[in-house]
Amino acid sequence: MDKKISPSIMCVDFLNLKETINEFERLGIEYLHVDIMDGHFVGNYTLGTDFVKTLKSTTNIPIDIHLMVEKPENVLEWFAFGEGDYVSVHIESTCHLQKVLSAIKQRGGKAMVAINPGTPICLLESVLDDIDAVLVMTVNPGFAGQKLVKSTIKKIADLRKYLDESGYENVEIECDGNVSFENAVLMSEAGANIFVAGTSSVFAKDGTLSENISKLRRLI
Ligand code: S6P
Ligand code: MG
Repeated sequence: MDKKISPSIMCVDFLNLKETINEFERLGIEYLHVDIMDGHFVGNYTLGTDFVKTLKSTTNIPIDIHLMVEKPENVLEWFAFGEGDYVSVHIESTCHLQKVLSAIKQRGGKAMVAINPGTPICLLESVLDDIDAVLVMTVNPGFAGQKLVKSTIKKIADLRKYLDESGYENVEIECDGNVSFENAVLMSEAGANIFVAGTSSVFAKDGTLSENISKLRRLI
């Protein structure tokens, strides 16, 4: 499976957003990861509906919306997305999981289900037909700059095996949280193929964007 990078836009220097997106285009970045938080499902606020609209009108790089909100089915239609864009919803955030995943697909999006570090992969069983990817949170969601929850590396490996053995070889695995250069190697070996890159890699201060992206690409 192709390895792809999805820089976490909440970690960008917002005063240089346009230049950064131009650089991502030049470097062939595959997705832009957009974190949406509601202050309830997680204790933080980040980006919102107008930002997503602006981003969509600014670049052709597909977006990867990560909804960390309660009852995502009630807000999905507020967000601009379409063919080729990913939207992830947390399994812990709704009792209408299948409904919201199929609503994403009806709009041409790719449906991704996100699971927190403490959520077991067996809960995915009933939605395997409805998803294009699983987002394995490798930290507890809410903030950038956290430390890896180590057990999630084995979880990625178990998930890859489970998907392959159940006939879902095409379902992708995205990992999000402390995807450092060091951790990305472990995540990649375990079977992840989309890497959300934040302060610990692409936006790390000791290299340029271009240096950091090349280094991450080499390692995954
Ligand atoms: C966290 C959010 C993530 C972060 C990303 C930051 O709740 O979902 O997408 O923005 O993990 O990366 P890092 O390298 O600072 O952990
Ligand atoms: Mg995220």
